[in-house]
Amino acid sequence: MNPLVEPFRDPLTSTFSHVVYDAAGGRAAIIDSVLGYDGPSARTNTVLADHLIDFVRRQDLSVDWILETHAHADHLSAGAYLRDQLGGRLAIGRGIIGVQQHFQQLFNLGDDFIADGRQFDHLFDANESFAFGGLTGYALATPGHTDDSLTYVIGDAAFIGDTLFAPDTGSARCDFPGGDARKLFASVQTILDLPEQTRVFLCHDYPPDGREPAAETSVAAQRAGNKHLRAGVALADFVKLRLERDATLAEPLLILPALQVNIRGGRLPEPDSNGVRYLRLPLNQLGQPASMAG
Ligand SMILES: N[C@@H](CCC(=O)N[C@@H](CS)C(=O)NCC(=O)O)C(=O)O
Ligand SMILES: [Fe+2]
Repeated sequence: MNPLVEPFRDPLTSTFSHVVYDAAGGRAAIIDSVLGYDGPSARTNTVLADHLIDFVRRQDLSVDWILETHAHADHLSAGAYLRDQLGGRLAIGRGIIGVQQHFQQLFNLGDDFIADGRQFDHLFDANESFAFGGLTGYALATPGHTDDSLTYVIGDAAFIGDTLFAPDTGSARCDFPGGDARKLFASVQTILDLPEQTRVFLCHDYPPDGREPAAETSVAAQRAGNKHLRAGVALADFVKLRLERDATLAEPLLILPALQVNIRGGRLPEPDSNGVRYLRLPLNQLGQPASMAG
């Protein structure tokens, strides 16, 4: 059985969230939700997540899974909020533990943050299968952009997270902690090995000028025409191209708030003694020092 898929786009971070379901009145999974965040005011909002909730209620769906393809660095997850509102199990890849360990040190979180994945209801192992309603799926390990990255294959649909982008845009960056262009190359081969009619749902689209954002492509289109990783591109050529491009990219605007919230499954840190919740900013840790070259 193949799923119905409703994509939702966040215009601020160019993220797609997907509601995946077996039929109206049936069972659903939500993949890669977004909690709104305004940087200057440090104010969160649930506008986008509430659109998902409206859709779920209008279609009379029961949510079994709230899935993350990886610990996102560019937006905050609404996973915990959606689970509170809709139920379901919040899940991510087991590799989240390594990501948590890394960022626990960067943010110096101390003993009140335990880096063992307990912030989630379930951690997927590579190739682990799962089911909801009449649909069956499995988690394909697709590391490279991050080490915890999964692709969820559900019927004829693959939710590839940040691996490939649209064919004219190429691939995800590999310069985050735990990122590895060689691993991404191998992961993409496993995606391209899926049946060619497989529908491919993206986590982001950063379209070139003049093209409208698109949430969906196919294995056939990626094999034939992905700018970075169409069939036949050699590993060494891809790694060179990826490293060169990564050297030009700035840190995502929301990387510091996003990771502090996303390693907690989308929950905000506990309040201080005054009742206010705080995020931390490690100074001079990310990015490159300013060049003297002018
Ligand atoms: N300008 C965006 C960049 C976000 C970003 O770095 N996205 C990652 C995925 S989380 C990526 O792979 N980008 C590839 C690229 O920008 O070429 C922001 O600040 O949020
Ligand atoms: Fe990402």
